[in-house]
Amino acid sequence: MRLTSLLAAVAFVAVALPSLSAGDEPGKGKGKGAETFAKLDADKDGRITKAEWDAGKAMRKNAEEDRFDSDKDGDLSKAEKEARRTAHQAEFKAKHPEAFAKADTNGDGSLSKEEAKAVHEARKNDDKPDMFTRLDADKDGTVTREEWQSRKDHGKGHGKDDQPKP
Ligand SMILES: [Ca+2]
Ligand SMILES: [Ca+2]
Ligand SMILES: [Ca+2]
Repeated sequence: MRLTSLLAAVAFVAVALPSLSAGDEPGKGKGKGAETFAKLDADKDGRITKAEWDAGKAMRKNAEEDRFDSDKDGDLSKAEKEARRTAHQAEFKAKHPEAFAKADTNGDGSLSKEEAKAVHEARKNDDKPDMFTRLDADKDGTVTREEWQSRKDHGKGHGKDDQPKP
């Protein structure tokens, strides 16, 4: 029975895709999400497993460490970590000015280690399911292209907030 519904789904996609792309303006946001999906889907089976997701997260983390590893010695020095912290703060401030203002308890315009830590703790205690869990709408442990796309469509402007933080 599973196969039947799978076939039906495949047929649906085959029918739906051409009409979708025909009516879609090229290069209008959609492409980037599809690109990310393709990147994460390492074995190209059209679904992202948790392992693929975690691998992608690790890659992202490495890429980011590379970005701040200014002397390219493969390690982040104290100063480089500090630069990363400052950059993250600036990003946070630009994207979520209200949340930043709330986190900046003494109002000096920057987050001290303690203030940043409080934000981090609050997030942890927030207990909201991680991005992967939210993307996996039917909770079968993999994120299909459809699940990916529908989340992207519904969560416009919020997705960035869900990116894993080191
Ligand atoms: Ca896969
Ligand atoms: Ca402060
Ligand atoms: Ca799923």
